[in-house]
Amino acid sequence: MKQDRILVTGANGQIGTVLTQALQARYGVEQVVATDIVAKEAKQGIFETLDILDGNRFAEIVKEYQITQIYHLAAILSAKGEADPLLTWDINMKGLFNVLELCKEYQIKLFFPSSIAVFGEEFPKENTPQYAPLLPTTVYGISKSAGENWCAYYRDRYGLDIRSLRYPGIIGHQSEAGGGTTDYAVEIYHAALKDGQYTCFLSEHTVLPMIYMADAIRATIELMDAPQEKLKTINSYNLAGISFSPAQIAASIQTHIPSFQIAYEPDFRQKIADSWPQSVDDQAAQNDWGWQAQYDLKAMTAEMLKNLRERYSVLSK
Ligand code: NAD
Ligand code: AKB
Repeated sequence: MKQDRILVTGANGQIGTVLTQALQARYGVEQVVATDIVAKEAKQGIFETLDILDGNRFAEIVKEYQITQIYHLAAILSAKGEADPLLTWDINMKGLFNVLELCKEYQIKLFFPSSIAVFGEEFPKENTPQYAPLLPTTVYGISKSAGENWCAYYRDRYGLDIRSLRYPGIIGHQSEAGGGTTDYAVEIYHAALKDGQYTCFLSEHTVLPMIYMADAIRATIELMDAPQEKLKTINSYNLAGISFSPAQIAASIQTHIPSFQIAYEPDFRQKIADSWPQSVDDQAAQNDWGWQAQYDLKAMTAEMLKNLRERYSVLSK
């Protein structure tokens, strides 16, 4: 059997940093090609600088390494995307078309990360169904919704194996969050340890769907491993982890750091958060490929604080 060669775009980002290591552990360090527009020395393994808008360079790398799977993470996220909608559209869509065309030419298996940002208007906010209306309010959400449809088109028209998850906000200790509306839930843990207080850009009771990084990485790998004939969902799987508000995550941190203080100064990101689900129904993922989240808020807070404490104590030595 041909051995898989994996390419990750946006590998220096919040998810890419962790997913690349997980893929290296699974497939072998030399089987994974990490790429990003920002050059960074790989901790281990292969790194190539790649702007996903540069189709020629992209094709060269795919040919050179004989890539069989792409995890296409490079994108501009919801909050950052609103600063320059046309540039965001270009990167998120033209980048995806470059990926899809390469997948078509070389029969590459693809993972495309979608988002809860595909929802926006006229849908049930609690337990949002798999097939709720997709009327996104941000350029990021529009690009993810269109991306889901284009992935389904290439899958049906050209017989490609393309798989996709609608990630909730992802929270991990290994990397920084990159310009999203859910970033507060990562920043708050760092602030709790460094400053003892945090000013949140969302209001106290804004509930959003979130997921711990370990669960998100496991979901990605489990979906990519699942037998193709079991995957019945036509666009991208809703994925549930934990739903909570800033007040609830603050209370969870206070069980470890009783003096921790939170203040609220909602900004433009509040409107984005208000247009998203509070929780999602991921029954389709559970049924089709056996998905089950493992981390609740309590377990996530304990792991986040433990790991960040270790990181900060190493840095201060
Ligand atoms: P991130 O912003 O942390 O990382 C994105 C990476 O893409 C960065 O390293 C950046 O340098 C790179 N990039 C930007 N423009 C590029 C270009 N033109 N060419 C090549 N690389 C470029 O994002 P993330 O949080 O790691 O998210 C990864 C993917 O998962 C994205 O598609 C995002 O939409 C999706 N997603 C993330 C979350 C989350 O909470 N992190 C939730 C839902 C979906
Ligand atoms: C963002 O907030 O933009 C991302 C996402 C949920 O897609 N974290």
